[in-house]
Amino acid sequence: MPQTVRIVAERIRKLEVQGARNVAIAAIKAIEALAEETTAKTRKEFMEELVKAREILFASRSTEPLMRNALRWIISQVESSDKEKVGALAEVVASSSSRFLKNLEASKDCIAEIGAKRIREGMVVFTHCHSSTVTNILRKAKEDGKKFEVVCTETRPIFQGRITAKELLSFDINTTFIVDSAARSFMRNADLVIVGADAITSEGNVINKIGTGTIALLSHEARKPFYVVAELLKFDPATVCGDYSQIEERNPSEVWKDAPEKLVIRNPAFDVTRRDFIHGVICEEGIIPPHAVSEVIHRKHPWIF
Ligand code: RUB
Repeated sequence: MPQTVRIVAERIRKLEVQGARNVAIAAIKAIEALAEETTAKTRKEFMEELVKAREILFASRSTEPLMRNALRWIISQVESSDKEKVGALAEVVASSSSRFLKNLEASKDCIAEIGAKRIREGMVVFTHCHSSTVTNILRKAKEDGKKFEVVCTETRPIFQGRITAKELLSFDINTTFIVDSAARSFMRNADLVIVGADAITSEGNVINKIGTGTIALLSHEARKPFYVVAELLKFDPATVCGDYSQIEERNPSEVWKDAPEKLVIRNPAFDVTRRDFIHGVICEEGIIPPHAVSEVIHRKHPWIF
């Protein structure tokens, strides 16, 4: 099998590609490259390559339903095609991938349009980690001429908050950067909390960067609205059948490089925010209550189940 898929999977694993959307886009492009570079001679060989590539990409990060849904859909288009020639099947991969990416791009614009309306003049918006969907909303609000400030957490252990801070500064948005443990002190002055999502479960709970659950509790305590912004395809269909969404646990060295031997270090990448703390999910279908996500997904993307 061509090397591209392994190289991309390794970049995703090492967090060189970060955030659910970017991970999904990188994985889709890897499958596209595989279809271009394949040396498979028969339909059977090509299908085997695609299945292997899916396995490798799925294993790169365990909590990424958007990537999983994307790859499943693209591969299902090839499976249901009656074409026999590898060239023709590769074209199905190319056209399905580009359709998926186009829809993803349209969702992003739609979410920005809806989310930006929630940002009012003079607001202090609180966010955590780096979500490209969140920064896109903030950029849109800024482009619409609104003046507001953002407080963003540094997000240990990998400091994705620095990506957010740099991006917001490049959009000319006033930004304050705080350590994660200062979140409670700064929640008092916030007007709105918006975070991204890696996964949404069948019960309407949201999985996002570790610390999101705590921030949701803090916003609840301070009575500040807490919104999640996410494409509907971050829904994890496995949770419908009772499976728990996987929470990726990363290498302890990210937390402490030269830690004393025998010290137990735990490094979960994500946590669960219960739907009770979420005012709304801002998605391409509008702002919907978290418990309605399953139903909306059923209507818009029945293939997912
Ligand atoms: C990133 C993270 C982001 C979501 C949503 O975690 O938790 O909030 O992935 O991002 P990591 P987006 O840095 O470990 O990937 O809105 O860009 O999909």
